[in-house]
Formats: sequence, C-alpha cells, structure tokens
Amino acid sequence: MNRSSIFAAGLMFPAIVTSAQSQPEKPKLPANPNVIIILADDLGYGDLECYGAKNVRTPNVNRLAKNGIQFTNAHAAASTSTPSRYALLTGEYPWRRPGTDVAPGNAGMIIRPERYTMADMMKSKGYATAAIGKWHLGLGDKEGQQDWNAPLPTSLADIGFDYHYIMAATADRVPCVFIENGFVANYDPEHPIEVNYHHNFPGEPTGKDNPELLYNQRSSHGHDMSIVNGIGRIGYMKGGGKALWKDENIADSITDRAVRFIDKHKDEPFFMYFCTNDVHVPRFPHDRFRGKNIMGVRGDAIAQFDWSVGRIMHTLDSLGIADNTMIILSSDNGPIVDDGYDDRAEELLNGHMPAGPFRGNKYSAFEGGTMVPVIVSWPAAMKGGKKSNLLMTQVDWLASLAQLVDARIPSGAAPDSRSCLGNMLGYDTTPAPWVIEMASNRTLSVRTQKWKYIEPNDGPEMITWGPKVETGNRPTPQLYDMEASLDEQKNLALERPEVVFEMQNILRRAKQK
Ligand code: NG6
Ligand code: CA
Repeated sequence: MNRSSIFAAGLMFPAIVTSAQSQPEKPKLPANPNVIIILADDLGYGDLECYGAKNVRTPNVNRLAKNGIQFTNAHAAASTSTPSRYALLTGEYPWRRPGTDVAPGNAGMIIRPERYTMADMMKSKGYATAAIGKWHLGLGDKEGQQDWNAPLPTSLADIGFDYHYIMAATADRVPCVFIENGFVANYDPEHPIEVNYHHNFPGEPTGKDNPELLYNQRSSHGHDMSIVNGIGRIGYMKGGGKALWKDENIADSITDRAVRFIDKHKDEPFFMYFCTNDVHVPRFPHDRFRGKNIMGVRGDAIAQFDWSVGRIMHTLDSLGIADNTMIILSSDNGPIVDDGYDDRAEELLNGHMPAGPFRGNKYSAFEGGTMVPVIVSWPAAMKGGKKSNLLMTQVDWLASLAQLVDARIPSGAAPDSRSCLGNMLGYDTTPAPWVIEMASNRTLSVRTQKWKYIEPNDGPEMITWGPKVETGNRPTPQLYDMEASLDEQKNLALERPEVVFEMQNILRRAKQK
C-alpha cells in the first residue's frame, strides 16, 4: 500500500461528510456557548491517534473527536507560527501584511492595538477573554525596545484579551519567562531581565562557546545563543532568576492557568485561546510523560499535549459546562521532526508519519506545511463521531465565531474571513470555494476541494539552513489533483493549463482585493 492508501484506509469512519451530500438541517443553536480554541504547536496531521497515528495514544483528543467532527481537509494560513496565528486572530491573510514572518522574542506587537481581532469580537458580545500559552506575535510598541522589568506599554489587553499568561515567542527563543497581563510573571527584582537578538551580554555563556553547559539538550542546528535551563536558545538574555521557566513545567503552568480561567468564568460566557508549547522544540516534557513513548521525547510531547486537552475537558465536565462549550482543536502549522535539537526524534520515528499522507512539512509549500488536524466539538449543538473532508481554513474562524455569537464585524476588519460555521457544526456541506496557503518563504498556494496549485518559485528544493524539509519550490507552476492522490507527486500543470489558469486567477483576484 502506498502512503495515501494506508491513510485513506485509516480514515474510514461511519459518517463522512462530503460536499456531494444534501444539506442537513440547520439546528437551533443554543445561545452564548463558551468557546475554547486549543492550538497545538507543530502538531502534524498524522500525529493524533484519531488521524491514524499508531505509535502514540491520544485518548482525550480521540474523545473530543467522538463528541464532534473531525476535519480532514483543513488548513492553517501559513506553514510557520507567526503568520498562521496572525491570520487566525485577525481574519487577514498574512501575505497581505509585511512583518508577519516568524518573530523574535523581542518583536513589537505585530497585531497593532487598532486592529480588530477575534478577542475584540468575542469581548464585544460580553465574553470574558483569555490568551494562554504560546503567543509569538510580539509585545510592546517596538522591536528590541521593551523594558522587561516594567509593565509593557502595549500587550494583549490592547487587542481584546482580558487575561493573558503567555510565552512571548517560542520555547526556543528568549526571553524564557511567562508574561502575565503584560508583566513578567514571578518577576525577580534581584535578576533584572535584558534581551538582545544581536549581541550577547558580557560574561554570559552561549551554546556556541560553552557547549559543555548544554546539559539538558544539545542543538542540531542553530539554538546556540543564550543557555537557559541547560538548553541553547535563539537570542541573548540575561537575568530572570526565579522567573525563568523550567521547560518540563511549561505544560503544567499553562494548563493550570487555563483551568483557573475556566473555573473563574464558569458562570458567564468565556472565550479562551489556549496555545500549547507542545510539540514545538525544545521537546522537554515533564517526567510524568518522559521515557514512555517509543518515539522518544516527540512522542512524549504528543502525550503531554493530549493530557492538557484532557484536563481542560475534565474541568468543563466537572463544572457541568461541557455541553455548552465549543472546542476547536488544531495546530498552527505542519509537523517537523528535527527542528534544531538533538532529541533523536528522527531516528525514533518507528514508522510514524507526522504529516500523515501529505508531502512536505512545516515550512513547505506542499500540503504537509499547512494541512492541520481540526476537531470541532459542541455537544449541545451537534452530533458527534463524524468526519468531514470539506475544505476549510483557519482564516475563516473569526467570521464563523462572529456568526456564532451574532457579532458585527466592523467594515474593513477581518477582510479574508468568511463564515464556515455551518461546516464546523455539520449543518452545511458547501466547502470554502478556495483557500490560500503560505510557505515559510512566502510562496503562495491555492487549494480548492479538488486542486492544489503552487506558484512558481526559484528557491532551492530543500531547505538549506538546517531542517531536512522539501520546500515545494519549483521554477514552473505545479498543479496536483488532491482527489486522485494526496501525495503531490504528479504535476498536472502541463496537462491541465485551463485549471492552472483558473487557479492563477483566484490568486490574482485575491491579491488585488
Ligand atoms: C526556526 C527555528 C526553529 C523554530 C522555527 C519557528 C532555528 C535553527 N530554527 O528558525 O527551531 O523555532 O524557527 O517555529 O533557529 S514556529 O513554529 O514558531 O514557526
Ligand atoms: Ca509552529
């Protein structure tokens, strides 16, 4: 069996929603459900048991899928974090906006305070709002100008989040501290924090000069600047003291804050944007998970992610609010195995395929870059246990939630977002007409339910700076029939020029908008 047919077989499920079926009836929706977005980091389409993973158990996510609809053709807007999250929260494609590429930990706010966000929208309807976990969209007014020893002048409160407990960027980027409501959590005045992405601070060790200090994890590429917790990072930082995170406790810290937020707001509608650090590098799960999975720390991190999901579900259950809570579970971009640390993830895959049947990975223009797991569950409003192959993009979630809570989006805001609420809840089987995906080098692709078009790009076919990943770059147009095969191997551009033309038109018109 080839890759596609193994996965096609693994995807057999009792009820498959396709665009060919007649429209199910629109249910009467209960008012004001709580909404939780659970966004994993670098979790691949093939990384969950309910999506065919064999080497790792994900019982909590499986249960969520049983309660809801599991989407098999849903896309992040970009194959890296910052642009993908930008699109999800603003409803604007990231390629319209310069400065949305993978951000350093001292980036200024990429979503400017005046911009309308999903959180603003939920807040406008009286929801209590929170962002917890990975942020990666900048803080403060200007790159490199933040004073990390004082409250930040601009942060998530300026874009609609009442409560926020976040990591500024990624676990592999400084500053390695949590920031709670705009100020370093657990701030240690004895150890003032300084951050610089260009120069080290005199006398501070680095992974490059002091590899003997990398006692927790060594780098395979990059990650050779400041050392925190025995792990080399991107960027230089000094100080932090008690405020520095311990990587093994990140999942516990953020999940605790999520549980507390839910508990505090159990009697009013709330919106929580919960972003895990799992399964991004450095993968350094808690001892409870460590050493349990045959795939090593990457498998342990998937199990830890599943645990976080389980704690949130359990909290909702025990407070009696699970029924009227809509959970949307997904990932910010496709998976990657070696992303710069020597954690043996590659040699221990044991046949596991993080991107499932799709070609490419995080960073790619191929589908593996942006095809993500998406599960939507809301027990009070939908029947569970379905799969749906309807084309979907995370860009459309802002307008979908606006429809859900009956919010008016101000004109000009969320320009690319079109409601797909009916798809998400299973009462509308008309898929998105097209979605656009952006690779890490900003190459654009267009997907329709059937076709995938990748615009020509002269760059190298493999990433040259570390990860072993196919970029998807080719100097001529690529066109793949995704209904014939999921693996993007057979380029039909020369055989089907009329389809190429149509896909190019979609892209041209979208760019002109
Ligand atoms: C890359 C990092 C990688 C990861 C990525 C962003 C190196 C060598 N690699 O530059 O480890 O941090 O950026 O990932 O530094 S993302 O999921 O947040 O987009
Ligand atoms: Ca990511």
